[in-house]
Formats: sequence, C-alpha cells, structure tokens
Amino acid sequence: MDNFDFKNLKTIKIELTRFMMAYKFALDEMTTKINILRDEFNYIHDYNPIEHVNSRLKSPESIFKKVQRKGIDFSLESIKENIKDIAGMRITCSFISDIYELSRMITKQKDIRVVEYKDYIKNPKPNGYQSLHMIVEIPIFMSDREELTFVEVQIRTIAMDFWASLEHKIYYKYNKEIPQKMLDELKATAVMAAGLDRKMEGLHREIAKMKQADEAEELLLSFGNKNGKLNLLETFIEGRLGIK
Ligand code: 0O2
Repeated sequence: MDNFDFKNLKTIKIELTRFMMAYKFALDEMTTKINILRDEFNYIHDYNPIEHVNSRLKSPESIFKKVQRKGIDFSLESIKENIKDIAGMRITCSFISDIYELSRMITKQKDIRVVEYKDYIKNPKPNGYQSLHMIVEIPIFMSDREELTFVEVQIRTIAMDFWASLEHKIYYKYNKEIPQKMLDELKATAVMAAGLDRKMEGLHREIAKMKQADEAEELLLSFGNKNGKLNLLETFIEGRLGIK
C-alpha cells in the first residue's frame, strides 16, 4: 500500500468517526432529555413512570449489512438519510398510559421533530410484537457545524419488553424456519402479556383514585373540619376536587 492509499484510508477513518460521533451525541442529548422528564415527573407527581432506559449505537458492521439489505448507496449521505436507527434508545415504562404520556412529552419539545411514529400497541405486528416506535430528529451542535440527527426511540412496558427480548432470543437460537405451532404459541404469549398490562393498568388506576380520595380527605381535615361543618374554603376545595 503506497502513501496515497494510507492518507485516503486515514481520511475515511476520520470521516467515519465524525459520522458516528454525531449519533453518540444525539443519544447523550436524548438521555439527558429523558432523565429530566423522569426527575420532573418524580418531583411533581411523586411517581416514576420509567423503569429503565437503554441506548445503543449500531455497529458499523450492522449498518453496512442493513445498507446492503436495503440496497441503498454506500455513501455517508445516503446512510444518514436512509438508516434511521443508527442511534437507538429503548425506554421501559411501568404502564401503557405512561408510554403515551412520555411520547407526548417528547413530541412537545421544540427542538425535536418526530419523523416517524409507529404504534405497534394499538396495531401489534402479526407475530404479536408490541411497542411504540418513534424516529425523532434532533439538532446536535458541534465545533464547526449543526447536524440534524435521527434517533429511534422504542417505548414499551415491562411485559412488552419481556416478550420482545425472549422472542428475539428464541429466533436467535433457532435460525431456521419456525414451525407454525410455535409461532402461534409465541403469539398467544404476546396476547397474555398484553392482558397482563391491561390488568396492571386497571389496578394502577383504581389505587390512584383511592390515593387521591385519601389525600383530599386528609387535606380537608387539615383545614379544621372536625365537627362536620364545612366552611367556605372547604366547600371550594371539595368543588375543585369533585368530591361530595
Ligand atoms: P435491533 O438490533 O434491535 O436494532 P427498519 O428495518 O428499521 O428500517 P422496520 O423493520 O419497519 O424498518 O422497523 P420497525 O418495525 O420500526 O422495527 C425496528 C426495530 O423494532 C427492530 O430493530 C427491533 O429492535 C424491533 N422489532 C420490530 N419488530 C420486532 C419483533 O417482531 N420482535 C422483536 N423482538 N423486535 C422487533 P432491528 O433493526 O431489527 O434490530
């Protein structure tokens, strides 16, 4: 290999590093955003809707495999335009309602543009897979430029994550064709997981209502409602909270 080739190779390496760096920064930025939302939610509602957050950068090998599979151009411009999951983030929430709440909070942020929104919870995949997928675009400010960068955000419950992880493992271990009977059984387990989510959501709502009523009662007592007579302030509070 002569000097010229070496120089070229070095330039390509630097280009690739800079290319991947933007995605790493995009993940850092999204992670900060999610942490802020989680902490704020925790302070205000005394409740944490996020169980855990994982993020990953697609390896150059998997990127090139995907480029080949999709039959797109190998240039960095084309990869940036067409492969939107180089930076990926998976957020596991406690309840289905948390997923939608969180996705609304993400969507509302001014510097985030949602370019794709796939609701596999309302419309599960034929194999039973459920999750909310969003591709968002965020600006990354670097020393000499601003780069709009895609991040794939998958939001799901613990049950959805449990199913998807095991389904992936089963496929991974058995990479030939899966017998229909097993596919049906896997789908049945996805339906069970969805049932579990609905049950947990129901219990969560019931308990939240009970907690709210208890808190309202405690508040009324703290305003001196000891002899059963309501003063104007209490009537106002009751009216606002919708309790009799
Ligand atoms: P990895 O390693 O998790 O990133 P795309 O190929 O992304 O352009 P597609 O397939 O329409 O287009 O994207 P979709 O439906 O949004 O799904 C992308 C990702 O969702 C997958 O990424 C998986 O992480 C997850 N996913 C989708 N369907 C299933 C499923 O049936 N089972 C499981 N376990 N996960 C699923 P990758 O790139 O496949 O892999």
